[in-house]
Amino acid sequence: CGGSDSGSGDKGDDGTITLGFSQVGAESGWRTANTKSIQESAAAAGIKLQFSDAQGKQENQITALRSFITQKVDVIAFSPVVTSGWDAVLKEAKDAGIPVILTDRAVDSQDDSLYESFLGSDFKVEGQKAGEWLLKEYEGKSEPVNIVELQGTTGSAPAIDRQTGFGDAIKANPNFKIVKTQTGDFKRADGKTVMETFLQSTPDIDVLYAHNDDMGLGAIEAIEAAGKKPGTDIKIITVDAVKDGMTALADGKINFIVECSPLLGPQLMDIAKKVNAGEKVEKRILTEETTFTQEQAKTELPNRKY
Ligand code: GYE
Repeated sequence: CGGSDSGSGDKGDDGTITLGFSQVGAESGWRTANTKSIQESAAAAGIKLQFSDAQGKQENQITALRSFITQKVDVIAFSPVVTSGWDAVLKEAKDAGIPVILTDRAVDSQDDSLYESFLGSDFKVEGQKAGEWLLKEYEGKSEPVNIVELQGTTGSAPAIDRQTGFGDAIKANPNFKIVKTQTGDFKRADGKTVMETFLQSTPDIDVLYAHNDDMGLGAIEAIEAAGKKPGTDIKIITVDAVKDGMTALADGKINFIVECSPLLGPQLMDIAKKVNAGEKVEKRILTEETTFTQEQAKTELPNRKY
């Protein structure tokens, strides 16, 4: 990967690295914490950050990436809102000799020379962990279990993989049935409205699996408004483990959370420095994550920073 020569001429006189970063938007607590982590880590690493918010639109991200290329930034990083449709703009960056780092979310490009590295979680494993917890919860029981699912943004890597991983895991119990599944776009307000329609059409919901805390928190409002007890009448599993989610878990309104860390900033700055220097980096860098039960949330909550 010979991007370093062409990039080096564009650095400021003092050798400061300019990093163009295109963020998805501000759809969730996770995203807000992720943005903060990236901004703070750039400042701490002495990297000049050109931050651009795509407000959930791929077209805005493509425009931002093209503008980074025109400006001849040293390194580009972005969190692709959806997986498909990136080959052309990634090729433009490659031709311009600007290394690209995928942050948080994957692209479906077959040619992995279009980016240097992909830093983020394994969303399929997250979905599996959610499903495995549920299997344990109903171990030895033979009644049917009606599950509703709130999916993340349609076509995004976390929505696709969290659905697949969960689906794979729950196959082990033939009593488990996903009776409704719909997107809530990773947003609290959408989680609430979609859950309202679920509750109206399906009277006997046993479990809600939400692809993130925010949608789960919105759904809790809908469940309470319908006169039911979240965490008891309907068991709730979510992903992320942001503070609001952990609070609801500790309060007994959520039953289990699979952690997904938004604190990618320090590692991203480290990778940016390396690719800028022409050093080889791992193609796939995974973040370390855990899971939380209600008891564990009570212990962890006071230390939760985001
Ligand atoms: O889980 C969700 C956010 O891509 C991992 O995006 C991220 C997801 C996160 O909106 O809350």
